[in-house]
Amino acid sequence: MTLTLTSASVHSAEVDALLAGLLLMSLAVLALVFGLIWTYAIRYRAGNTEDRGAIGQKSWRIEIGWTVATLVVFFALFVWGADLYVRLYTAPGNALKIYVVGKQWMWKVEHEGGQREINALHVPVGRPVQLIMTSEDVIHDFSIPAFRIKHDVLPGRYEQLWFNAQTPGSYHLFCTQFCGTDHAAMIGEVVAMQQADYARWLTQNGGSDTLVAAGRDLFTRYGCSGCHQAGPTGGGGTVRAPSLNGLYGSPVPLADGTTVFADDKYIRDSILLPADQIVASYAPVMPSFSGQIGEDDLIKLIAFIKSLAAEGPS
Ligand code: HEC
Ligand SMILES: [Cu+2]
Repeated sequence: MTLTLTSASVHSAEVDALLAGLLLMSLAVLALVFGLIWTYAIRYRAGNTEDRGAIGQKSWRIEIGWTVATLVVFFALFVWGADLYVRLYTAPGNALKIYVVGKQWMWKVEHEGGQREINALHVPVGRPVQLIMTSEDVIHDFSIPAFRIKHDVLPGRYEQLWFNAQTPGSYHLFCTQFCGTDHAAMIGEVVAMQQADYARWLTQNGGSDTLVAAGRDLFTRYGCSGCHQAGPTGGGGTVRAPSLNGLYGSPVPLADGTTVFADDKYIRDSILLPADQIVASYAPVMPSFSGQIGEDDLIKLIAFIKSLAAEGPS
């Protein structure tokens, strides 16, 4: 057993440096305070003949000097930490997206190409990877200690986490939020591979369908195409419903006069809770699919609807 933690991502060394900085500063302050306590406790102990006569003159210079010095050092650490936090939690736009669904008690992972894995996550090194995570039941927390990252995974929301793995290898993956009886079994393996190996892994584990293609099938299977137009030809039935072409990322005027941007969460809510946000000038006739469509299928449907953004509004 070693006391050091493997460091395998672009940011992990900096996280360690920040932690070391905080520890060293805290230790320095601790040593100073306790050093003075012990020195004076011993020097002026009962029975010691040390002169206790004159009370020393208070020096503002020392008082202000040491207050400002510690303030500046701790504030510098704070600024460094805040800056690192923002960088750690803002994914670059070109990141490879991978979808994660937490459930009692396992991690389900889906890649864009339809590859699926359980309690395992294969990623390329030297490339930003963005995880889009949600939970099927309770709150979980996705943590990869070797990359120095973790984030809560919440039901009903898409949380994000990103990293750039640096060293190929196999690392631990943990759920770090107590989530029930088998919480301790909710662990897995992160395999960071050279980009060529990752590309090979993708082809070898090729899913039958990409997420978008699987989403297109579901769109018909759940009867969405009976009402909505999606794609140049598909769908558009007798009920008047908004076309989903070009929806993703565009503003949607709602019946209550407000406007929302169609992001993943909006589309998810439109499917599960259609009555909450009615699109302006449409009747609230869409049935709720809450309880019928699982998180895996929602990810595919959203991937399909996202892909329609390229079609442009119709
Ligand atoms: C009975 C017809 C009907 C069915 C079936 C239906 N919808 Fe809808 N849908 C509507 C109508 C009408 C609206 C607009 C009113 C509203 O916001 O509820 C809408 C709104 C939406 C919106 C918001 C669109 C926008 O422009 O902001 C999305 C996304 C959506 N539906 C997706 C789906 C998906 C995915 C399915 C299948 C799982 C589905 N719908 C099934 C009728 C339907
Ligand atoms: Cu968990």
